[in-house]
Amino acid sequence: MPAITARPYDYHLPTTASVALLIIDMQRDFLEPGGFGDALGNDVQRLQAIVPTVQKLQAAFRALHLPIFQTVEGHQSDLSDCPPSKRDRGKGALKIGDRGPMGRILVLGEPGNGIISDLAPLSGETVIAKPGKGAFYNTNLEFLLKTHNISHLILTGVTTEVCVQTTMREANDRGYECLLVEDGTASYFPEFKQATLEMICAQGGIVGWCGSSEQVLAGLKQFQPASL
Ligand code: C5J
Repeated sequence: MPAITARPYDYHLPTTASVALLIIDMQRDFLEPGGFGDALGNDVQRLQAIVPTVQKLQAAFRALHLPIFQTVEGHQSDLSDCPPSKRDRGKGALKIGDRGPMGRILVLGEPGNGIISDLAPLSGETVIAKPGKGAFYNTNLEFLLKTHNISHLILTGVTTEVCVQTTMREANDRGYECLLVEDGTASYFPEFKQATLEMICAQGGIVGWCGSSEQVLAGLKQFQPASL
């Protein structure tokens, strides 16, 4: 059985056809100056650092013809899907829905809401707009995963302790076997990222597995496209 060397123990894959890459919220709002992350006073360079790693994983999944799902966090232009409990957070000058240098912050279709050009999806690859932190909340992600017979998710993206962790917990509750790529995820707070990795793998992998991109890529090499 193919396996990826990981923490707390090897991550087994039944067949490559059952595994998908999930890239969370690699959008301009979080990674570029002038976006939401920047407006909240964060150093966006920490997030930019993982782009080459996520690109490598994206290329490997494409080469094996394995599904890739990307998400973007965004709201309808009337903010009807953004409750005050979300909009009223933060002490920055700009809130969700306000106009910033890249258009309205975290609003679907605005320039800042787009996926960064380095990770732009190819035509036919799925991008899911999500109004919450978790990618399963108010989206059709679960339906799409079921349609593709996916049982295993390799997670990447930002931010580790907010949207990535929430999504991984939601996925685990729904029966998906999840591995978080340690160098394919980032936080504005390195200590929060490290704590999240530890929480996920603790207690025998209470939420799932953690592994490096090198380990994931080595594991994926055990498969031949012909076996799909
Ligand atoms: C945040 C996210 N941090 N994608 N979103 O608001 O983690």
